[in-house]
Amino acid sequence: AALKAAAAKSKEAAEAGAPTIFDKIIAKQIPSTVVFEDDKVLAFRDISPQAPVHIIIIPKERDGLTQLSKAEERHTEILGHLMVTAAVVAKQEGLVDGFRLVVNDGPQGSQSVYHLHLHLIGGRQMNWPPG
Ligand code: D5M
Repeated sequence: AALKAAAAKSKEAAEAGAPTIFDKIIAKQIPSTVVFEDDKVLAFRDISPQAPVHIIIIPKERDGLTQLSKAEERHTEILGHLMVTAAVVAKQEGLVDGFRLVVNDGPQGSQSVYHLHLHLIGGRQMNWPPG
């Protein structure tokens, strides 16, 4: 319940334009292990990995994309670029037998950071259905 309340609060703050923890990572104000970076996107290791490889891929400009359900026509290019980045990073990480890409959206999707991100997860057998 405490976690849910914290997530609801951070959702409201991000929607009002406040920086999230990911903005601090982009600004290098807090440390992260970056595995890929270009002018538009940043990929870094998840602090709480759910598999041998667990990487978070984010747009550097949030541009209203606190979560995927806010996506509009203007986001088409960055969303495509994030997906292509996932493929590039998966290759770089040696995930030749496959991987999983996850986007958690909103409370029921278990989203905790309201800056759109892809989870690239791999290095072990994934199960279906997910939890
Ligand atoms: O997942 C948000 C993810 O972000 C979650 O897997 C932990 C990760 N996270 C949170 N803070 C950090 C820092 N400081 N470094 C690296 N990774 C972090 P969600 O999809 O919102 O539930």
